Amino acid sequence: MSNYHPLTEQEAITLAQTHVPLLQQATSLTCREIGDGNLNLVFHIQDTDTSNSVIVKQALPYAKVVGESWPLTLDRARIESEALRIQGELCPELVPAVYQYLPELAVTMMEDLSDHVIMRSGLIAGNQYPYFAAHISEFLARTLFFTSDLGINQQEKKIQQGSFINPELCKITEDLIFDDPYTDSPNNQYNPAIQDVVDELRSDEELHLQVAKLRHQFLTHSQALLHGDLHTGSVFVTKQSTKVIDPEFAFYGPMGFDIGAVIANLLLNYAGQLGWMEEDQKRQAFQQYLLHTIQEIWTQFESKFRQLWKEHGVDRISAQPSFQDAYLTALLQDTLGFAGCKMVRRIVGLAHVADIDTIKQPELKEQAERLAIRIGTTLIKEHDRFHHIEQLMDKVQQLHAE
Ligand code: SR1
Ligand code: MG
Repeated sequence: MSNYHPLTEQEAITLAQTHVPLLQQATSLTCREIGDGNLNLVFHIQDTDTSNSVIVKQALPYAKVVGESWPLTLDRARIESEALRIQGELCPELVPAVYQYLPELAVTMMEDLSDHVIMRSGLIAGNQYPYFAAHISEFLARTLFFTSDLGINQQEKKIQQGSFINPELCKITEDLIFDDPYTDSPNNQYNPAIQDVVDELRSDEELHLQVAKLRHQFLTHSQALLHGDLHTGSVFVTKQSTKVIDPEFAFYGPMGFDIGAVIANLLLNYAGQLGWMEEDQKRQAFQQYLLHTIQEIWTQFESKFRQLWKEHGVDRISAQPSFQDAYLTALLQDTLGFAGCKMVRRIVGLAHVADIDTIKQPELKEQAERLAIRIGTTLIKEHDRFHHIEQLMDKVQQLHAE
């Protein structure tokens, strides 16, 4: 019989003390439940004598954001811990260290990153992260390349794929990102002031065609092991450091879905700054910083990915230069299409983002929502027309000026 039950704070302390050598001698441990995400319990445990600390994360058997009426597999804790292990081997500096995974309780114990902040909060506060583009492009290039058929033995990849069949979490994405926003779903939540935009999302057939194509890509294109939910709430940062957390949505899918998630969330912050930075000049400079970061992420990703392909490509035929060019152009287009879908869902779907949702002045919030939808729908409809990242910068500025 399963021993699974949601942990109390005291139980989380006992588990940490039992399994994490750093805390074994501790005599005075404190615990706080700090989970602010949509799905899990997160306990922060600290030794008050030494300040040593650890995170104990436990998956709940339902989606916390909705309640017990939405059951959810505990297997996602296994998927998360295995994905963290693989990402940790490929990019040790860019993910938290995992100390222990306890399958029966769906618990993962890992490095405490309390000296970092969640990137979404940092950006809302107007902070800049000069190494983020370098770090996240490294994370994306290495995790995507070395888990794809380009960088791993193709039989090995098929076996690894078997460990990352993640049907329930993929279903959340399929519904929340690629379906609900375009229909009258009971999951949707949105500002009534943008009802005209919502109606347009539901009736625009050209948009639906492109969303259907991207959804089909998501369902069928098992290109690489994805993080699967790489928004700015899944990234911890300081000025010098970047740590990617929370890969419970990991599965083998299209690479552009991860890269697009990062870009979408920077663009959501771009739109949200309409409600955060009052001074025009300051806001415009910050928005330029965000666009420059996006440009750097793609440019550095592309160059790192090409270099990995040159040095570690596993087969002869894919070394063909024109195949590589075509691959990267298609990847840029997928990336921008998925970015568009990820922007739209955060305005009209079930789960929103604080960058826009917590804007206090209603008229500024509405402006930000409208801009995000304008950028998102344009990226979805026109994703096949982009050949260079610079075209995205121009497009966003043009849409902002409208
Ligand atoms: C029911 S879960 C809602 C959202 O939270 C996660 O972070 C994913 O983005 C998911 O779509
Ligand atoms: Mg998450």
